[in-house]
Amino acid sequence: DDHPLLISTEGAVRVLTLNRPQALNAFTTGLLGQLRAALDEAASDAGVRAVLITGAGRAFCAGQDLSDPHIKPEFDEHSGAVDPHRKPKAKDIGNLLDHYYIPLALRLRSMPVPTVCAVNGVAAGAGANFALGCDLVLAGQSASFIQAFSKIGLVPDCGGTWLLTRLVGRARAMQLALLGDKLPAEQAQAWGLIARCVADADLQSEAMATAQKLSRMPTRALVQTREALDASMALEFEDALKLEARLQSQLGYAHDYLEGAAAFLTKRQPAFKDR
Ligand code: T3D
Repeated sequence: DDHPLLISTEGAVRVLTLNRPQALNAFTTGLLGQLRAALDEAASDAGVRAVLITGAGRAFCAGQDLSDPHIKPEFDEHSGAVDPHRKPKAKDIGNLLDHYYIPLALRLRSMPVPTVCAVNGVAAGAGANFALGCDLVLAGQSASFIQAFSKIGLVPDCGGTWLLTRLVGRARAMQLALLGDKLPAEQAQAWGLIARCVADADLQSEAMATAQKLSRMPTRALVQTREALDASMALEFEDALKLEARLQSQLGYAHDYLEGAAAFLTKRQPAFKDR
């Protein structure tokens, strides 16, 4: 577990690869801390214009590492029976959310550049919801999504309750969250849970091409588009119109709009730079 997160850069795309394949890239506090630090670093690096997140090995991420000493309940290793007198761990789970998952989910959602997730295999629990928190989610045909929480007596976290209801509606959110069954990538695309399901062999190249394409686009406008789409869920129509107008009036004075419009009118390639 020396390098639970691999970090590389291709052009203006920062690639973060979850790298604990022996445990299906389950989140330890070490991995969660490195992921947050890497997102912070990408956010403050002006040369980074998109982030691509994926997993090493056959899985994307199995969610919280349930053997992590911070949260592992006490039980008889031989029989598997829990000790009725064990010290409750609920407080520790709350601490884990407060100190790791909530800051991580907020960091991801407020990145100043677009985020792409390449789901290369099973994404379970917090792993599924971390993926779904990215701006564009691509999954390989053999990948799947599991809201594993209910099976171990928890509620969806890492933004799952918010994301699922918005992405697929209450009926399907309830089906996924209550039963905790595996949703194959193809069905996830058909339901609108993710943007695209692609052949396994094409996943990394398609995701990289998508991230590269985004990295050449007007970054600030893309990020404000994310903010406006998310805000719209809680707005009246007229307030959404006003928010659009406020953002548009700021963007209209920025470099990228002038560049984009001039490039269009003179039939040349634009060079965007606002972040
Ligand atoms: O503190 C809190 O809990 C609060 C935070 C909660 C956030 C959460 O994410 S809660 C949900 C936690 N995740 C799960 O409950 C999923 C558990 N894993 C699975 O259900 C299955 O592993 C999968 C469906 C993801 C994949 O199944 P399969 O059959 O392809 O693989 P496998 O054989 O189950 O797993 C392979 C290895 O990875 C295995 O180790 P071994 O036997 O080869 O040494 C397995 O124990 C390990 N592994 C998989 N998931 C986890 C894990 N080890 C630790 N934690 C895991 N979550």
